[in-house]
Amino acid sequence: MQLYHHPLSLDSQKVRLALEENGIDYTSNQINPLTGKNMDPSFFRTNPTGKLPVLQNGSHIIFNTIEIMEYIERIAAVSSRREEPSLFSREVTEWIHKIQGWNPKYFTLSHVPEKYRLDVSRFLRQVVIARMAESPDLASAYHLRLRDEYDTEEKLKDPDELKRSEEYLVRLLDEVDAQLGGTSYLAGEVLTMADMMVIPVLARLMLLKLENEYINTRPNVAKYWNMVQQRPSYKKVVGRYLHGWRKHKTLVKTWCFIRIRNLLRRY
Ligand SMILES: N[C@@H](CCC(=O)N[C@@H](CS)C(=O)NCC(=O)O)C(=O)O
Repeated sequence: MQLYHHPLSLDSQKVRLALEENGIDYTSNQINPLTGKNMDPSFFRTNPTGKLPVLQNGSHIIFNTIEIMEYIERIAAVSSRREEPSLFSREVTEWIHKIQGWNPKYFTLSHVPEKYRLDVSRFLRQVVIARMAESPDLASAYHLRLRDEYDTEEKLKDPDELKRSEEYLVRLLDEVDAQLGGTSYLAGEVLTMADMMVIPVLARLMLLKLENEYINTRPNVAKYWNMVQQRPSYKKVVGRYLHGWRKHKTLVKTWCFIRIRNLLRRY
């Protein structure tokens, strides 16, 4: 099984936590969307949205995060010979959809200094244009990506868009806090896919250095966050990219790559 992902992509983290927690082997293929590697025709042909993560098992390719989580759950049920390989409970399903309903893109980008954001966005537009010229048969899919890049820039100028995203996040965290007041994990007393969905959201707030505002103000979320950070799956998939040299290496390498390519106009 092949997984195309990036350590700092939130949806990739959800899927990798699920794979690790269920002890499922996979081949890891890292693709950095900030350097436009997800626009390479070989990847684009598999997944014309260019988004991560993508799970490929033989000829079976899935690029919707919830569908990947369901697929992993089914594999885990079969390999542990569970009596009834029924999918998620109602609570788990509700949490999964609620959490996936938060698009982290605008919130994250609005916390990145404009200087970096504009350079990355300009670079990515140039990459799409260059790939389109190389592979004209994919032109319509690349056009959609280009429009997506412009839309993102427009939406970032719209305070209402950002307000909606922040309000959704606040509501979600309040609900998570209320739930964790009564149970150890998000959907009860055992760790489920609902937890694997929410942990990367908390990690994103850490990455953006917003934990005091969003996590520490909610005592049950703060306690839960301390607990889940001790899990080996978290340390392997998220933790080691969030603290220390690995985080800086990933971000600095990405930034240097973009600066140099922009300077040389090589896309
Ligand atoms: N199709 C995915 C979307 C996943 C998604 O938005 N992935 C982000 C990273 S978390 C991405 O690939 N961004 C890079 C890009 O848009 O170029 C889903 O709905 O589950």
